[in-house]
Amino acid sequence: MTFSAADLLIPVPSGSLTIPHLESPDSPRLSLILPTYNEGENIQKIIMVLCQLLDTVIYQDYELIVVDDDSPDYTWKLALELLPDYPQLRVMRRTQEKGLSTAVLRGWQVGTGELLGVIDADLQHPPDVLLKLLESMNSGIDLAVASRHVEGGGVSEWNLWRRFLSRGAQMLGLLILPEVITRLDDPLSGYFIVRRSAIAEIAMSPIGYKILIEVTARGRIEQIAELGYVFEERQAGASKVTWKQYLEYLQHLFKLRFSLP
Ligand SMILES: Nc1nc2c(ncn2[C@@H]2O[C@H](COP(=O)(O)OP(=O)(O)OP(=O)(O)O)[C@@H](O)[C@H]2O)c(=O)[nH]1
Ligand SMILES: [Mg+2]
Repeated sequence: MTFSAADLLIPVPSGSLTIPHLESPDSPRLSLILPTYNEGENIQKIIMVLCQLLDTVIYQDYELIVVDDDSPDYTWKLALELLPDYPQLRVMRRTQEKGLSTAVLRGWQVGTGELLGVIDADLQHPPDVLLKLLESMNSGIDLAVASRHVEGGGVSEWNLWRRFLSRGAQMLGLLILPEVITRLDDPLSGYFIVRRSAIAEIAMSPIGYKILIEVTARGRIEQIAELGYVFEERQAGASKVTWKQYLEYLQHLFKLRFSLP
């Protein structure tokens, strides 16, 4: 029997961006989302590295969910080709909806893990930090964030302009949404694990890239831990960050400002 790509892809949820409660006591420990757009050059390596790493601590007790926005380089198809070698892998291809934050939420919606995580697929987030994030979740906290701005953290080769933009974005956040932004040293991180119970049944509505801000603002997040990591340079593929992401960030901050109690 042969399978078509459509049989192998996981269906894309529609409607509200709400994460359901845990359904089964046999759920895996972790559902980790890899949002992708033109990451064909990285996808095989990141899946291999993550599976090797996670198998050492939670052997097959996790799922990796690639959520691809119909990349012109067919990242989703390349990911599907890896399925026979990686039983923990699941692949979603979105054609109707776009954007990093909603990709993460759609992935979490189909994920069945008790813990929900996200990591970039371009190997800029050092995979081994995931083990520290997982370990700190064992202490019962709600959110574990890989942070560039705590001990052990940093950025590798960012020029002054990029550092300025990143810090400027954080300052802007402090002005517009202080009660959320002050809770984290690195509120712009895109590498973290959150407990499902802290965000289940809450309607999320992010704009753009910064899913951590949405989770911290709307979730039932009490205890947070931040673990240092160094944001690596891209080795392959191209960045998707443009001015559009800065504008969307601003829109997102204002949207939260006017919708939070
Ligand atoms: N599904 C989906 N994934 C995206 C989208 N935009 C970016 N991504 C993925 O999100 C991750 C982060 O995007 P990058 O463009 O690398 O952003 P960045 O790491 O903050 O910035 P750089 O340092 O410039 O690479 C990567 O895995 C991208 O492939 C999108 O619109 N949809
Ligand atoms: Mg990147």
